[in-house]
Amino acid sequence: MSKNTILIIVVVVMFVGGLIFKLTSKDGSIKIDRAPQKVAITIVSPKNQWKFIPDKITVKQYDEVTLTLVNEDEYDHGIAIDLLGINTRMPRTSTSTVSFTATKTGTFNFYCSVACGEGMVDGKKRTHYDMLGSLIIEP
Ligand SMILES: [Cu+2]
Repeated sequence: MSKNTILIIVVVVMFVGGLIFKLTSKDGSIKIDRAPQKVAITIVSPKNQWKFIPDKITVKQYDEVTLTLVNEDEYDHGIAIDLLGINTRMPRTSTSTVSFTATKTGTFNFYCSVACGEGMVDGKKRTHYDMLGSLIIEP
């Protein structure tokens, strides 16, 4: 084999090895590197509706998430995502934010964490306990 052939083989082996190393996470699973993204999501609690809009949000693991929380009601709400250690108050007629890094993967339920009452919405009773949603963190 000529020196050039050996050199080419060495370069190819190093390149492929580096690629495999880059695509392999610590737990041994193969995944594509993705730089963490800054993700901004607005969640609204519309006036006298006892719900969050949207009630389903999806981000990617390691995203730096900022939730902008808009409470249109004349009374406080809160938002809690227990498994992520998040629980923040949404004061009446105000906009607030909460930020976190989505380190875990899975589906995390969120709910209103301030007893906020109940009322009739389009002929149906809605209450504090209907203020639910889910955050999906995809790998
Ligand atoms: Cu509530």
